[in-house]
Amino acid sequence: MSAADKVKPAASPASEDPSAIAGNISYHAQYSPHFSPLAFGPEQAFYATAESVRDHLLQRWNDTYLHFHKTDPKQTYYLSMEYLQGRALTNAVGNLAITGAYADALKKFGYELEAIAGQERDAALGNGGLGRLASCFLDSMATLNLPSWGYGLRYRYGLFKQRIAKEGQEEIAEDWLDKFSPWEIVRHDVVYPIRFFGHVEISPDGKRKWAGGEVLNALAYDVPIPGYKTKNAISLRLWDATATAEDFNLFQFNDGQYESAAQLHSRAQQICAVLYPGDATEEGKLLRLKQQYFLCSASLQDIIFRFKERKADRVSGKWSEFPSKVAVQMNDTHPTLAIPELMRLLMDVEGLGWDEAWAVTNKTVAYTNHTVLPEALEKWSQAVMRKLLPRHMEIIEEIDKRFREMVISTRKDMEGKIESMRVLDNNPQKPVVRMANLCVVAGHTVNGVAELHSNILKQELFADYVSIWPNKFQNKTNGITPRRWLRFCNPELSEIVTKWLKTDQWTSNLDLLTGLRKFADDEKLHAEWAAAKLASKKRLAKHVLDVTGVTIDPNSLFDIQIKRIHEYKRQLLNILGAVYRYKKLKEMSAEERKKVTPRTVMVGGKAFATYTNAKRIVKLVNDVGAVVNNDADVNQYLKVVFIPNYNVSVAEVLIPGSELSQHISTAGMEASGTSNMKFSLNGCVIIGTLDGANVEIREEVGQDNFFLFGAKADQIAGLRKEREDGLFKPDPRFEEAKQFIRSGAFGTYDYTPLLDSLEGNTGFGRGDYFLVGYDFPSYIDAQARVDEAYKDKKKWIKMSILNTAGSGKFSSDRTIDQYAKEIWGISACPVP
Ligand code: NBG
Repeated sequence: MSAADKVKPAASPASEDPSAIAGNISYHAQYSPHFSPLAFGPEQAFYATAESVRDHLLQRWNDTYLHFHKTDPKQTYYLSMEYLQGRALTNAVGNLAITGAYADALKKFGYELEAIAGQERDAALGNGGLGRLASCFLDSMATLNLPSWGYGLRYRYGLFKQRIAKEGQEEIAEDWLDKFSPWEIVRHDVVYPIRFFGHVEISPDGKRKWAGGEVLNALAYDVPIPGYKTKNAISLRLWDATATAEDFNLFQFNDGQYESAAQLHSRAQQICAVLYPGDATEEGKLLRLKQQYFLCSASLQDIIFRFKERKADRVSGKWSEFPSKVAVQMNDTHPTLAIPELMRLLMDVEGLGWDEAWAVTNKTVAYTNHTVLPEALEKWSQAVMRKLLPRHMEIIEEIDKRFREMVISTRKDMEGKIESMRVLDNNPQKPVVRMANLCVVAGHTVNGVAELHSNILKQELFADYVSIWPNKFQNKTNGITPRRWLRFCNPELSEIVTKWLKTDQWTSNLDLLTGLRKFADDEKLHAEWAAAKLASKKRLAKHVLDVTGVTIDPNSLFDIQIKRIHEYKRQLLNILGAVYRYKKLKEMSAEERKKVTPRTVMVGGKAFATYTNAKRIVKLVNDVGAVVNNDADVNQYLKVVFIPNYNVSVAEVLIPGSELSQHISTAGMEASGTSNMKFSLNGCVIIGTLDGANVEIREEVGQDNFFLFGAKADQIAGLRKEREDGLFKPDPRFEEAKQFIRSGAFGTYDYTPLLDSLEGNTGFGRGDYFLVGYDFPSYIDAQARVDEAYKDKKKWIKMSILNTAGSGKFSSDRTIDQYAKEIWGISACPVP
């Protein structure tokens, strides 16, 4: 008899009574036959619990769908190639306010909720900040009762799993669907055809139509997203690609040609196989473009279906009404094809003329830019586009032509700028479609993701368009959901905040945190705050021991940098600083060392598989750690740890236990950053440059509670020029740190190419393009100020409290409220 048999099964869902819930868990264990009835281990308990919670979610999801259907509000559709959802169980029971009931129910089977929640795999359908932002936004949309949905792709393998081997990072496919996801609901009734390749047919009356090629199906999977303490649950609708039985060539199969018989089936599988397939080859580029089109076409067909579904007479037209019912937000340029696809559907399928279709499209779509890095601004070969999407290429050419004509006829003064503003770059060597330009030309609004970034967009990247459309450009500073990123991941600190504010309303009104300011010197609060931090640090230390075998001291300063590994984020500056610190410690006497602030430097993040320098940085952090951590002279004062396989769940353990975190990108290059907000919210002090959202965080928490260093964004161009002109004089400390690595102090791996990237004027290393050398001295000085500040425990805790107290602005509820009012024009639609 299994443990589940101890409790009588009960099918009735959605109860809040622990005994009834236990019955429902038992029911799922027995009647959702994924496992043998003999066992009810933690894994089975997780799936049964998740399915029981899903019953609650489904009820809300259905109620919300029906309510939106009846009310027919304007609705937002968020199109994103990435969602970094992480685990869902803790968040779901937390948002539904049934955590206690589920914890009690699981006790009846001898399980702790926390341990069961730890069984879940991360849904890592994203890469970094952009994907996690999309997930935070969904949580806020649901919480604010906004009529809004997310659309994405159901990748079979999400972001790779990172393993650290002798040679550095290894990538392994992450099989998040290995068993199955208990949260998704397959919608066999929601299927749309998606065409690729083919040609354009022109009928006798001049109408154009896309035909031929190959047609696959998009099948919907819904992941219900519950709001916090509301009846609303919205949808993250993920598309999977399928082929039909008709596409299976039975004749060929029986003839022994197994592979060609199932060709289309295998091509369908490729589409949603992985997030960001390598795009070094032509095949890879084609596959990525297919993915983007697949998302856009399926989502728009679905949006139009729903527009018609909500009012029967819409079938016969009234398309001018569409923008008053639908807002489409493009998360970066990946869903840009939504523009020509909406034009195509309106003209070729619904029969609208160009002008009418253009007016509808323009009023419907808006674009968020997430980077100014030139290599990330997408450009697609016109030839590839024409081959895969011939009708869309025609539409893009027409948009380009009309834009040029508009500028020439209305803005003679801008004529010299037209070539760089056009959608098409017709450079004969490499004709491309510039996706960002298409978004700016076609969308009604363009926004950046932090004040500084939005200003750079307006003053530099998109300056010429601003002179044509001064009102098109906005800022929407990013935010994070306080539910996942404080309330649920840091229960100790949450309880203290609730106790001192005498309310838990801060969870959905984060500005209330300013109420902590008046207790910033209160010794009782200090004691409680320090105890909570220590508990989180111990949990973190246990994680580090489990995954790396390295023991770290919870009384040392926990210093963390976790994010994608990229040269502009300057993990190299961090590790060079640690190398310098190590060298100085080695040179000190034992007596001198005793005065040093002990520190544990932790770095985590994934390097894109083909990004060689990023992988070298990962290797360097590991090599430095191996030497420092085993050096008995200094390892009480310094440890350097690389945390493998950084993901959302790891962040949930690391961030609560952090005391100092590093956000040290070259100024002007990090559009916003969002982990900086999570750290600060959890009472962690930031060392950082004036970049992205750091600028606004420093304003909110106060400059005394932020360790600032480095060049400012408006100096960068000049400093690079200086470098090119050979005028840069490196600080001796910088030379010393590099030389120490070159000397082989951290093993025999050849770090020359990595270190050379910091040298010279141009050429291999781009002459230290990211200005690590320029910022190094002020970074080391700022770190010295950190060491001093940490010695004064009272001062440090006060800084920590004031960071939390100043984090209200960075709730994604605030961000989404601004999008809703200032870009989408939608309002709350709560289920009664
Ligand atoms: C990233 C930026 C971050 C920003 C997130 C979310 C891309 C293309 N951009 O600074 O690098 O916080 O977007 O806006 O991933």
